[in-house]
Amino acid sequence: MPANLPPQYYELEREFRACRDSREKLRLAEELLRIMPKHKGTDKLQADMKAKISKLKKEIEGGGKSTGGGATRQAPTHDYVEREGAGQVILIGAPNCGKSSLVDALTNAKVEIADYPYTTREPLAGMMDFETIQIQLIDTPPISDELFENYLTNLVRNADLVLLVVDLADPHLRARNEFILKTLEEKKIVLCHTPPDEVDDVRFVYKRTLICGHKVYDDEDGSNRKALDQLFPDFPVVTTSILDDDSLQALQRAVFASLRIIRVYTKQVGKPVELVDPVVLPIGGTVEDAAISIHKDFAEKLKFAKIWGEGKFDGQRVTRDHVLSDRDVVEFHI
Ligand SMILES: Nc1nc2c(ncn2[C@@H]2O[C@H](COP(=O)(O)OP(=O)(O)OP(=O)(O)O)[C@@H](O)[C@H]2O)c(=O)[nH]1
Ligand SMILES: [Mg+2]
Repeated sequence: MPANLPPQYYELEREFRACRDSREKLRLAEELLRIMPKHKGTDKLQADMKAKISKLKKEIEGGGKSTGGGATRQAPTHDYVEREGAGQVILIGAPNCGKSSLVDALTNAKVEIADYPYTTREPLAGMMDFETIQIQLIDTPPISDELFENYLTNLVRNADLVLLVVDLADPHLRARNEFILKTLEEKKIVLCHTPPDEVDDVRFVYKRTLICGHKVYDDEDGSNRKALDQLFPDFPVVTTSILDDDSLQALQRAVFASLRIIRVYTKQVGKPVELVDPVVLPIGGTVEDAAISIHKDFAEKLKFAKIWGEGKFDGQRVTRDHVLSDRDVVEFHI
C-alpha cells in the first residue's frame, strides 16, 4: 500500500537526516511521527520512526553519545512534563515578567522568584486548584534574544494552553513580545486565540493562547495596555497583579475557559449528588463520552441517563448522544 506522504514530510525528513544534534534530531523525529498519515501503508514507517525515537532518547539519557553538534545544556527530562489534572498550561514570557510569581501564587510549586532576569533555569510544574478540579501550570525559563532553551519547543507543543505573561511595567513590551512570537514561529509554533480546523502546512502547530497582562498597577498611564491590545488583537487578555487576589481569581477562570473543558459530576441511582471529583471532557462531550471515561463496558451497556443542570428539568431523561454542559450531573442507567 502506498504511504502517500505529504510534501512537507519529505522536506522534514531531509532536515532530520542532515541534523547532527541528538536533541534536535529527536524533536524532528517526533515531528515526523506526528505528521505521518496513520494508515496500513505507513505501518512500517511508523514502527521505524518509533524505533529511531527510542534510540535517540536512550542516547540522550545516556549522557551524550551525541551524534555531534553543540553541547546540550539541559537534562532530557526537561523536554516533557507528564500531564496531571484537567489540563496542562505552560507559562512563557520575557525575562522578569512575573511567570514564577504567578506559579507561586497559584500552585504549591516551590519556584524561585527574584527581582533580576533569568532567575528560572528549568521548567517546574505545580497544581492549581480551581473549584473542584486541578490544573497543571508549568513555570519556564524566559525567552529573549539572549536565551531560548530548545526544550521549550516540545513543552509548548505538548501543552493544552499557552499562558503568555506580558510585563505591563516593561518599556520594551512590544519588542520583547514580538521577539517571542517570531522565535516560536521559527520553531513552527504559532500562538493564536483559536487554532484553525485545518492547516496548510502540517509542520506548524497552532497553540491556543491566553494573554496575561501582568504587573497591571505599574502601567500607570495605561499605555502598555494599549500596546498589548495592538500586539494581540482578538486574543483573550486578563490583567493581573500579584497583590490583587481578585485579578488572580479572574486569571484562574480565564485559564479554565480557555482550556475548553467541562466538568461533569456523576451520581448513583438513589444517592444524593456529591459535587466532587468530576469527569473532565472537552466542550461538546456527550453522555457516552462521560460513560466511556468511567469504563468502556459501562458505556456499552448504557441504556439512558438522567441529567440535572442549568436549563434542564431536574432528572431529565436523555440519550447517549446528548451533549453535556459544564457542571451537569449525570445518573447513568444500564
Ligand atoms: N510590581 C509588581 N512586581 C511583580 C509582580 N509580580 C512579580 N513581580 C516582581 O517581578 C520580579 C520578577 O518576578 P519573577 O516571578 O521572578 O519573574 P519571572 O518571569 O519568573 O523571571 P525569570 O525567571 O527571570 O524569567 C520580582 O521582583 C517579583 O517580585 C506584580 O504583580 N507587580
Ligand atoms: Mg522565573
